[in-house]
Amino acid sequence: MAKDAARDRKDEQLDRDRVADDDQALTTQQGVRVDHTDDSLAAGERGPTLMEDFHVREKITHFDHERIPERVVHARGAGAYGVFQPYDDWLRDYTTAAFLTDPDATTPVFLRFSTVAGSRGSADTVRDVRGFAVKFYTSEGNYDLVGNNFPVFFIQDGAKFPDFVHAVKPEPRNEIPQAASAHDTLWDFVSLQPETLHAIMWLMSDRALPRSYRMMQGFGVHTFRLVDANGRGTFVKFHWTPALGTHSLVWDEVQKIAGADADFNRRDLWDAIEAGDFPEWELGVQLVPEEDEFAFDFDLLDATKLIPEELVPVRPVGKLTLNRNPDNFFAETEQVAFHTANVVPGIDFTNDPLLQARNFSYLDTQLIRLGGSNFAQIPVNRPVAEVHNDQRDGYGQHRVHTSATSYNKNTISGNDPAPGADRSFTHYAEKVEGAKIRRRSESFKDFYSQPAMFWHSMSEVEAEHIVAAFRFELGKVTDKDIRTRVVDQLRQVDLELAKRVAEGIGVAAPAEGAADRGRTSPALSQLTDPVATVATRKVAVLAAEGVDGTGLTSLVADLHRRGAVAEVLGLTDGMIASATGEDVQADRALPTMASVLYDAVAVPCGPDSVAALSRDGRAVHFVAEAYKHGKAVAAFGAGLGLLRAARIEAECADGVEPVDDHGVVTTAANGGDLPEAFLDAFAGAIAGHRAWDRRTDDIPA
Ligand code: HDE
Repeated sequence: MAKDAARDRKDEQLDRDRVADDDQALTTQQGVRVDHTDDSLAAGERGPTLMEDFHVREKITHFDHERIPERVVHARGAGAYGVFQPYDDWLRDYTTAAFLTDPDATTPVFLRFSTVAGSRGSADTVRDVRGFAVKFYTSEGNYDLVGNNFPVFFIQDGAKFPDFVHAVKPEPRNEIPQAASAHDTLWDFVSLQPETLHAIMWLMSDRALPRSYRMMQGFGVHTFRLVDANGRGTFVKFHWTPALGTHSLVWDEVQKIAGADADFNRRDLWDAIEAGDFPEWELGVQLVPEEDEFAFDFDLLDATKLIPEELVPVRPVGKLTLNRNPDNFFAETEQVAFHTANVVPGIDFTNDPLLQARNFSYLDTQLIRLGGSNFAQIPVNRPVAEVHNDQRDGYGQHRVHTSATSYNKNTISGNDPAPGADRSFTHYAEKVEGAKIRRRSESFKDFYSQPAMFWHSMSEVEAEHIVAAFRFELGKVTDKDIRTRVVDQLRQVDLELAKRVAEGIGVAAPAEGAADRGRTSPALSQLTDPVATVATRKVAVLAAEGVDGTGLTSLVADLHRRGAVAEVLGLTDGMIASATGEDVQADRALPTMASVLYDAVAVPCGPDSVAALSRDGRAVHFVAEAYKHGKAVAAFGAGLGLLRAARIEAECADGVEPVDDHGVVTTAANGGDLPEAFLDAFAGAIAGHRAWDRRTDDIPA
């Protein structure tokens, strides 16, 4: 279903390369039909295999060459196709890029999300930045916006990138730890490079633990440039805002998910698209006129700084919708090649030294990763715009150029393909002059104001999480001097922060440091005006024999009606005999799942069902753990018994009036007439994402 909904130019183009094997005979790569593929050709039944067995030799040789190098960073990822459409044409005053300004133009896209530090097989839910790379297949060529879910980066100049990545990757002697920043080399680097501090604050915050790729923001990070029809430039920062809001997991939860479902974010994206719950983001821009280049107390070319939204508002441009999963992970998600220098008319670069280095690196890395210069011909990378030039040959050349010439200028082919056609890309005519110099600009040297602004913009609970994250990470650092040096850096961000971190890691609390500079940007907190929707949230409904089938069915139906995904977990798979007569199908067996894989849990009535669940430690733990992680918990009738078994002080008012105690929603009612107010309160608690104000220290989970 999801597939038919979305036929666009890219999808149709891919038809040329799709291969379906249904009802086909097995053949060699040469198309010769194979009689038998389970045994090698041998000299006698127990004899040696023969060289002339071209089929088995080809099969094994191809297998031997199946792997390509994983991305040096962002190796672990998941991608999907979709479409982008502008809302209207207001951006036409700033850029000639048709795909951003023509509300009738729908542009196919491929979006790849990723973690950064881990290898291809690492877990999804680790503390890390997430990549947010969008390839727009525009009518004027491919445009790649290769961003992250943080608006700032760890370093200011690309020359430091190999150092930074070597520091954050597993340590060189033993390749430990995998996909984790909690180790000596990263924090040694941080302690010596204060430019990292702003991105480090984001890394220690909840932003590094997204609930879903569908629930995180994306940022272009650098200041780019839009160029209008008269060649006038405007600085621009790109923002992606998810329709489902920006939400995070908690640290204890992400560690457990890494074991329970290492593919958590990847699966979430895949399942949502297969179910037709197409993820959406709004593209927004912050625009700064060129004449205001020096109007800020930071440098627009410094990628460790953001422009506070309160200073320059984010203006909506259009909507991106993901609507189609790839057919083949390797062919598409692995082979997709992004490049910051893939720009189209109307969008140009700035002199941000990080961006300039990226413009070199991405093309270079594809040459080794994808094995040569023709990777743009790989189906997922191929533009929907026409490609004509005099570039020839190379490994894996798929195009059969029929022209008599491959140079310019020529007379033999009428000088085709000819440069200078209408809508050609013309570089922005920026005036530059200066002495060759290897030195950081003075305007890049305030390392502490924006980390402080981020810190002071956090809600209390977000700030607590940041302190706990620093304590965890630095607590894993074996070299005590490094811990001390990091605290010394934090002291310059904020004395209070440094003290709180120091207390947890055995470092003497600093006596002096920066006081609150009085700057905040409320937009930086995820708890400022959060989007609250129950759509696509996953709810576990626990049931055993004797469950109130009528009540369960009406609860599940109500959740589905509201757009949530409810799953009935039985103690085993199969049918569950209910107290009210009808059998209920268990969607999954509880022992195969874990509370950390759900957003909420509900316990229906049914004294026998609840007694059986209460005797099962896994069921009790399931509820306790969901509660501990701040998730919505609901119970009706006898269902409250399981909550009490989990040491949750669940109140139940007389009659059917529901009680909503910090997201624990209960009612004495049961059967088919669950009160609307109970269902509303449960949905509201789920939509609220987490009840952060619970006291959970004594819950054993
Ligand atoms: Fe990347 N980065 N990067 N990066 N990056 C790569 O390209 C690099 C930076 C980002 O899903 C590599 O094809 C340098 C910032 C994403 O395929 C490589 C510098 C931002 C992805 C590379 C940076 C990013 C990459 C590895 C500093 C956010 C995954 C494989 C100058 C704005 C794209 C590849 C995908 C991937 C280099 C800094 C985002 C080696 C040299 C800043 C989302 O070329």
